[in-house]
Amino acid sequence: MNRAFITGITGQDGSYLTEFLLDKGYEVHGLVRRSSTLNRSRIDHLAGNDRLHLHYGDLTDGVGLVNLVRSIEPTEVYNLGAQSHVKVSFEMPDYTASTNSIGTLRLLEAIRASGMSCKFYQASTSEMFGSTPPPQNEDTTFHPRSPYGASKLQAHWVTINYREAYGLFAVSGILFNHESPRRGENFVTRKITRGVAAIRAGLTDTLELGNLDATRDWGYAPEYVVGMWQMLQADEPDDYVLATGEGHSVRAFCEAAFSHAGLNWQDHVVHNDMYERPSEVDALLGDATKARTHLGWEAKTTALDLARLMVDSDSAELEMSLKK
Ligand code: NAP
Ligand code: F7E
Repeated sequence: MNRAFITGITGQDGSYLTEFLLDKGYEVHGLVRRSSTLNRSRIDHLAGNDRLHLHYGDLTDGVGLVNLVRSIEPTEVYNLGAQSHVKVSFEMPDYTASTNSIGTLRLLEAIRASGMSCKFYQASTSEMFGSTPPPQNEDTTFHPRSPYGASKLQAHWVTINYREAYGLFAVSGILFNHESPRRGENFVTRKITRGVAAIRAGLTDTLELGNLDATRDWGYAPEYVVGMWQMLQADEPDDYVLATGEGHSVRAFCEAAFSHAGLNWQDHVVHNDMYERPSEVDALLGDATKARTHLGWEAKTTALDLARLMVDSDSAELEMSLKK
């Protein structure tokens, strides 16, 4: 039986990947962090599935990872766990590096030392391109602009090194931004769509944001987790960009989200310096030709579809909670 081990199972991507793999008949093992209150709302609906198993652990706990890899004996490992917020990485650089860079090394080393021949997926990111101008693909020079981007770049290179040095089937998916109704509330798309829902419901009148000029290549998370799996099914391990090929500014996303609710964004969005970053990534736009040619993967949902889909979802969620 195919047995997957997923770090970051409680996150946006981890939850969609778990649904996808369970549907494919996999046994799924997920790493969950101990916290004083349970933080599993994205996978609660899967509880009770007898092919889903959760294990306490943390990417900063190497011994725990060694023990888990040995006891689970996974056929595929998806390393999605991370301190994934770019702005927070400027405030917690040490923890970000320990989790994202050294955490990846700990997991790879646990796999290597076990002697098992499982496949490994690393969640690399377009943030590694940083200030290198678009379009960006697998051959583009890296120039990260945050402790997050730098931590992911080290993890990216160590993944390549374990492939070259030990012959591990290890791949990196260089994924551009991907969003959904399950996106964390402090990433800009979800912050905007939740803001629109609250303004439409009359709960507030303003939404505070930082830099509106940055452009991103925003895709739909459920489509991107399929690409992760496809990378592990390829004949040879390799690295792939996943992206839509469309770039939109934060301002354009705002405009689409507010206008879908019949609102004018300029009447509500106010600037707050607090949301600016010490160094910004101005423009990301991915070229996913390699993934399309080699894997048959293609993004279908565009940023403007996403804005509408996420506003509808947040409005419905808010309406439900107000009824309660
Ligand atoms: P997310 O929603 O922020 O989820 C992050 C996951 O990592 C959560 O399950 C979190 O657990 C877990 N985690 C955090 N610190 C950990 C630690 N020390 N040990 C073990 N687990 C830890 O992120 P996402 O959007 O699903 O992204 C998944 C991965 O892809 C991340 O590695 C991210 O950096 C990368 N990525 C994301 C995007 C994107 O646009 N979404 C693009 C490129 C790459 P808790 O629930 O307990 O906090
Ligand atoms: O910011 C600007 C901000 O935090 C997008 C992570 O998943 O994707 C994500 O990183 C843009 C930036 O995502 C606010 O300055 C303006 O230019 O939604 P974000 P991100 O930094 O692109 C990559 C690919 C990852 O790998 C990461 O894990 O929006 N912006 N005003 C704002 N951003 C936030 N969060 N909040 C604001 O108020």
